[in-house]
Amino acid sequence: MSDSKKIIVLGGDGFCGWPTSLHLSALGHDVVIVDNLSRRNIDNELEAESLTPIKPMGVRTQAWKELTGRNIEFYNFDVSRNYVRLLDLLMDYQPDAVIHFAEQRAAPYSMKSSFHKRYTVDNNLNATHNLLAAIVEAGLDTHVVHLGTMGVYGYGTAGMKIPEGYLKVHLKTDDGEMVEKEVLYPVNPGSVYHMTKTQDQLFFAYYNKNDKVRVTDLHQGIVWGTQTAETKQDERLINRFDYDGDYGTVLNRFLMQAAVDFPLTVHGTGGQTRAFIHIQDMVRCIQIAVEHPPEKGDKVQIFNQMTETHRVRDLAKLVADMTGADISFVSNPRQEDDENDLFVANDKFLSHGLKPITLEGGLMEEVTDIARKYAGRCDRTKIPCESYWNTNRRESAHAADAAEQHDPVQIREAKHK
Ligand code: NAD
Ligand code: USQ
Repeated sequence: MSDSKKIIVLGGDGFCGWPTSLHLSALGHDVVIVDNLSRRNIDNELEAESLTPIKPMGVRTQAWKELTGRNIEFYNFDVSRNYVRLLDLLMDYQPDAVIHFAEQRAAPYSMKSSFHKRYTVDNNLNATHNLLAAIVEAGLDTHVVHLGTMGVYGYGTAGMKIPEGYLKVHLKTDDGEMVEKEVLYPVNPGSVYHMTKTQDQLFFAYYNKNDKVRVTDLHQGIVWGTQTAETKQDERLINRFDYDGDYGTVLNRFLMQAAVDFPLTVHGTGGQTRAFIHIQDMVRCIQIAVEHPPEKGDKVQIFNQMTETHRVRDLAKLVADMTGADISFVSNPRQEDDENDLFVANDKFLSHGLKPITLEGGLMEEVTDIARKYAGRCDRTKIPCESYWNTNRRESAHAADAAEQHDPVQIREAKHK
């Protein structure tokens, strides 16, 4: 491949980072992974495991080499703590691009306790800032591709589609003239995790202005699905599938719950509308972002990385109709709007040729090939979400449980039997 790039993937052992690393390697890019395996350690802390049997990094990279002849180098260090190792790696390897996935990404985990709030802030902000400072110190013109979140915008609508990062505003000056300005879309985070992503945006804006660091920030929706063309090639390459109450995301949780006959856990009314993208489209979007870097001096490039929006209760109904699962409306542990509309602009990826995989196209495969196949590995006690956003939410949930005088797992299971 003529335009092969040297790429470092920070967080390359994770749910998004692993399939992205394989996809870019398969395309002929030279890929190096950095990961401190903190996500695997959090599994130990929570006593919850990926539904799929993920293999250690050494087995993963060896399997890839056997299958394709391609090497993926792996370095185990903490990007938020080990600045010197990061700097040395950047100076030695001189990457064209660094893709930055290396953050604590679960909103419920970030809200569990003050320890978890502080860990998330410390880890995420230092990881992002270390990367930017190291690129400047190394004197490199490396393109930073960062995984942000749709959650930086909040999930409201102002009678318009949420634009890709920037908002044109009209201001009245002191002498009555109207002037047009462009600002970052106002942030409205819904958790400590989402708040760290809003701060990341400021780091990027600052280093882009001050040092002309080239940055693409991808405001991604909820990723669903498990496998990509590359991870399917060998079971040793299988991707992680989180289903527990902290790390499992809504659609993957519903698919797994249906497979193990656990009533689908809709929070509150289920009127929350969110943005979604399939994991195969996610890796394609990262490829597009890597292939289309901004020019030196361009402002931070922001893409909305999502392909469709859905209301949580509609997703539950879709999965229930498809599988015969029951639906359970549980007390919402999160402080969030009960109902919201969400309209999002995603023209940039579509104009670069993205052909989205729709829910209708991929859902059933996910149920049969992943959720049902590995259902025996599920620990049902890990399914309920028990991370509460505040005291009010905790007390409401406990009051609802006490009213039924049962253990929460049983209540949720019993409700729709
Ligand atoms: P993940 O937890 O599966 O992967 C993150 C990886 O980064 C893990 O392997 C972890 O060990 C590593 N890591 C974390 N902190 C690190 C550090 N300080 N040093 C080195 N490695 C570190 O999460 P994911 O689902 O793959 O998400 C990746 C990124 O994409 C995150 O930044 C997340 O915010 C974003 N994102 C994810 C989703 C989704 O639905 N999964 C949606 C939108 C955005
Ligand atoms: N929800 C349920 N039932 C469940 C789990 C979740 O009703 O069993 C609801 C939640 O209350 C919330 C919605 O589903 O209203 C989405 O929750 P989620 O856990 O699927 O997604 P979220 O917490 O927003 O976080 C995920 C990723 C995060 C990423 C974000 C993109 O974990 O890394 O940034 O999606 S976005 O949602 O667009 O901000």
